[in-house]
Amino acid sequence: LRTNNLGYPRIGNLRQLKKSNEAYWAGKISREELIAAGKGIRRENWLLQRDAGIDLIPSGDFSFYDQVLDTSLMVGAIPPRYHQLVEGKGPERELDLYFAMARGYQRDGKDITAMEMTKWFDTNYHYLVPEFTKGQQFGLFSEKVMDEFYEAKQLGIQTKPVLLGPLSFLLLGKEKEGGFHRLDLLDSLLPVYGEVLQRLKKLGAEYVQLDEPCLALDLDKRSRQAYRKAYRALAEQAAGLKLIVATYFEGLGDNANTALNLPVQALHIDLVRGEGELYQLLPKVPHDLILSLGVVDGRNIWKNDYEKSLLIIRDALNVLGKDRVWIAPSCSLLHVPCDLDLETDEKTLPPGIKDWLAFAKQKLAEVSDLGKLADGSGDTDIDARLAANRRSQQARAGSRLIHRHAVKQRVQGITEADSTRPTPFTGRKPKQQVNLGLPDFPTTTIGSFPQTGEVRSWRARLKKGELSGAEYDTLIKQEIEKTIRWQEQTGIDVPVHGEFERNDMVEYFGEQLRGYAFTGYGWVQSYGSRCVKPPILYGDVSRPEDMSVYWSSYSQSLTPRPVKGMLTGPVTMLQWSFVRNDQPRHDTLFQIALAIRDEVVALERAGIKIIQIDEPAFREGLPLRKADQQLYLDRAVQAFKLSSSGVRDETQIHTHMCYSEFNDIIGDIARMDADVITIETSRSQMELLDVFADFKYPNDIGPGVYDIHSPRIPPVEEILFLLEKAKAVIPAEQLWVNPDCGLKTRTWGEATAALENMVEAARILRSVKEKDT
Ligand code: THG
Ligand code: ZN
Repeated sequence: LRTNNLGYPRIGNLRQLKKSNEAYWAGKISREELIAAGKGIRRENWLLQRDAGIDLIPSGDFSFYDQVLDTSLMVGAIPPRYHQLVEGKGPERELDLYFAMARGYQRDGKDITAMEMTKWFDTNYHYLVPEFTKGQQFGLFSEKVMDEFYEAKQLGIQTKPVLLGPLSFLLLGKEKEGGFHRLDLLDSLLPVYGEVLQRLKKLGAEYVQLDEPCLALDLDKRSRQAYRKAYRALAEQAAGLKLIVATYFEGLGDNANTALNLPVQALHIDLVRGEGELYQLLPKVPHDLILSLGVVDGRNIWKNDYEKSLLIIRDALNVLGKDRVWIAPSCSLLHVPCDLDLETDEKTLPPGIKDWLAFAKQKLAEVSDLGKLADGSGDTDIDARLAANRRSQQARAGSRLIHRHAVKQRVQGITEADSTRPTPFTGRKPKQQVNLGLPDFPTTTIGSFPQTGEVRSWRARLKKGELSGAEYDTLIKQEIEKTIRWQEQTGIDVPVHGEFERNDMVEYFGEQLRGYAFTGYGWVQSYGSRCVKPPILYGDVSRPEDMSVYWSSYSQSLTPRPVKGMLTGPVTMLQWSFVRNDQPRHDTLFQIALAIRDEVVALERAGIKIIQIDEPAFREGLPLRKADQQLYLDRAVQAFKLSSSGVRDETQIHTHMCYSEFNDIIGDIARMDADVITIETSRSQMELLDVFADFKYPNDIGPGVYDIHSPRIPPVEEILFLLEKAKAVIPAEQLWVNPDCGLKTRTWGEATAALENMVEAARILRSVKEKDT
């Protein structure tokens, strides 16, 4: 019986990697210093895992930006637009090429766009989408995996290299031209994987983990066949090496036979998402296959229930025996914060609640404890730890912090009328036009303006008591006024206040709602150097006071233009929090929806005419398997409508969604019945808009006209080109003009230059329209 870990957070417990990356990009530290910072984090993580008693410790799970991009570089899938940056293959060139692919490149007369970014399954992590062309050739380019295995070995630690498997790599990518399917590329890709495996074997690797999360998705026959074919080839090419296929984020379902019969030594399964599936799998496990049981939740922060896990592990042991059972977290620990021990502020995280939690480091200890308990090889105080675990579970189950009768009753009383606006969109639109008086192609932004270091420092100083509440208030008001004035001068038709008072769109509202707890260091990587600190939803949710009315009405008092009020929608509040697992998710969802509804009504009462209820995580929350999706969508739509339907016809409701593939859910998006939806489309060159056009989406749309995730400034002609493209498929009366997401990660220089170009493009479009008519 062995303990196995799939991956460890690489951002560093104090976000060391974030800080080093950003310092490197800003030219403040050298490449050598950045590389050394990465090395330091890897070393710390390996030692930590060894000391925690993990037998199979991952290497290669470290990444400066994203593990999918690492894989693209490994196999030489470098899109042609970057070839001018390749110039030789040394490690120095490689890092800058790598960051250019991740972030775009605008220097020495070159102007290269970044690769497209999208959500990693149903998580809040984003990966860079591999780009494929017909007949594309692959070749070993980056030796990062080998280097990191060797680096650990030098430290005296035998690791298990982790690669994104060839099928998931292809399936997660995108064809950049017609006339082929990305699986056609498998034959030319496999030899590169074969070469990597052989090289790892030569370096002394015993096990190699190939992540194949796509085995948890609905697969067609061709993909399943490709799995069998690919792993047969790899097993041959890597003879003598032991391969582990890791699946996660869902049960195997109808892919079980495919997965169980791949010619590999071990299969990892997610027994948190695939709860109960073990019993269907056990009778079918081939006699020489090891099962790695993902019993410790890698996606959530609740303490493992040892007794419950032990029942499962023992059932597996009875069938497979000790040599063929491993214990593991359900997936990589990338998706949880590093270390609960850092949380010592009892005001944000009361000890009563802290006792219910486990972060990455604690989860390693849980895996190790479960190993000892199942093995009966416990050290002297393993029994005490089992007893303590039982006490925590009981304390949570019986806690009075969690339940509020009035909240539960209000959810019980929700009616159909509560989640329907009184008049259909066609009746609301003219009333809103009168109320708002906006031009054609109205310009707006998604809500946030640059969160500069200065703005963040005010919050930090307020927290430390170095700024009084009144001083902080004044500073934020000045920043808002500056932002509103700038938008008026530039010609933004629907200004926003800029969200300077917010740390994060979920954390900020969570902090003002009951039922949420917070962490000081609970950072989780979202993309590249960017992290989020998901709040912990532990109890029934209610809204004791107004949350955003103060700042929104101050902002509206500065200008006659309609200032957009900004809220986070219920689905996103749920999706980007760590959610309680002691009641169905939809009960928690409706509790939040009612709290947001009250805030929407309060904003309207305070004179706000446009209210945006952001749902960037709407698509991300979609279950991975088709069969589970409609129920989720019905509830998500209902929750959004519940939060948005308390207002008059004249009040305009906006929503915003990021990185969404809308194809399969466009009908549900239409059912949300937001008056205006703004969406990400710029990295995909308006391709996404076709879905709205084909559907004849009835309400207004603001397709993002430039990519805010890159520091690159889009020229006017480029924006105009995208707008013309949009106008060709969507009626002009329905079109809004806006960036594709909030501007908080940009500098003021980048934000203003890009928005000026955007407003100019809208002006040109309007003048063209006048000439036409
Ligand atoms: N909030 C949350 N999740 C998100 C987003 C968000 N997921 C999707 C998308 N937005 C991801 N984008 C970002 C963009 C910026 C940041 C994080 C995620 C960001 N984070 C700060 C950082 O890393 O420096 C930390 C924020 C803070 O200081 O509190 O800027 O908006 N939940
Ligand atoms: Zn967005």
